[in-house]
Amino acid sequence: MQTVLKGATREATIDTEGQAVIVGERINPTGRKKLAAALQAGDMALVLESAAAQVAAGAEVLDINVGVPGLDDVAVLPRVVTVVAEAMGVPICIDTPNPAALAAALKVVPGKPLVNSVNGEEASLRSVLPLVKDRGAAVIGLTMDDNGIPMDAESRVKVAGKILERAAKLGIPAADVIIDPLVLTVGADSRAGVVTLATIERVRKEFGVSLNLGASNVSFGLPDRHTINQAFLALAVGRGANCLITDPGKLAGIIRATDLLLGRDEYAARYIAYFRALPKVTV
Ligand code: THG
Repeated sequence: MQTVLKGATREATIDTEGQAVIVGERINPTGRKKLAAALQAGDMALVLESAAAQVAAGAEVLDINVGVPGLDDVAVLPRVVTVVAEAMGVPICIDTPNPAALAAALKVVPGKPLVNSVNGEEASLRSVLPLVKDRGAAVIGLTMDDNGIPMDAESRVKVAGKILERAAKLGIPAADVIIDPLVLTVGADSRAGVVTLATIERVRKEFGVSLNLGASNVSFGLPDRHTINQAFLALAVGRGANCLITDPGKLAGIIRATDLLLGRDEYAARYIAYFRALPKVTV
C-alpha cells in the first residue's frame, strides 16, 4: 500500500513495501529557545537553515510545528509552510493540534501534504478528517482517544481501526491514512517499547497500512538517549514502521542501515550515498 506526497517540486512515496521515509522533525520550537524566539519575531532564517540541513541529511518530507505558547498559529503556520515549501520543494507535514491553523495552512500548502494529525477523539475526527478529504491530503492517525493513550496494544489497534473506518466513510482511502502507534518513555514504564512494537505489528497485519513513529519519546529521562532511539528505530522499522518523524542529522544512518539489513537497498546504494552526502553540521 502506498501514498505519494507531493511538494512544490518533489515527491515522497510512503510505501509499506519500500524504504522508510524520514520526516524531518526539527522545525519545532519544543526545546529550541532560539527557534521559538525567531518564530515569535517572524524571522525565517533559522527555519530555512534547519530545513536545508535536514533535507541534506536525508529528510524527504519536512514536519512544521510552530507550537509556541501565545503565538498566533493561524497566521504563523501558513507563513512558515509557504516559505519552507517554496524554498525546499519537498512535501510538507503540517503538525498542529489546532484545526483553524490546519485549515489556514492547507489553503496555502502546495501539492499533497501530510496532515499531522487526527486521533480517535470525536472532536478530532469531526474537525480534521473533512479538511483532509477536501484537500486530498494524507493524514497521520494517532492511536489515542478521549481516554488518552491506551496502555495495551489491542486497544491501540482498536483506535486505529476506528480512525480508518471514519476516514473511509468520508472517502479517504486507507492508503492515505498513516497510523502512529505512539510511544511513551521506557524510563517510566519498561513495557512502553514492546506495547508500541506490538501495535505496529498488529496494525500492519490487520489493516495493511503505513505506520508512522516519532521515536524520541521512548528515551525521555534516560542517559544516552541517542543509543535508545537508534535501537528502537531499528526494531520499529523491522516490525513495519515506514514513516519516521525524526532528526535525520542524528538518525538517518540507523534508518538507512536498517533498510539495508531488511533487504530493501540493492547494492547498499542508498546507504553508501547517504554517507557520501553527509553534511558536516546540523543546524
Ligand atoms: N508523532 C507525530 N507527530 C509528532 C510526534 C509524534 N510531532 C512532534 C514530535 N512527536 C516529534 N517531533 C519532535 C521534535 C523535537 C524533539 C522531539 C520530537 C526534540 N527536541 C529537542 C528537545 O526537546 O530536547 C530539542 C531540539 C534540539 O535542539 O536538538 O527532542 O510522536 N505524529
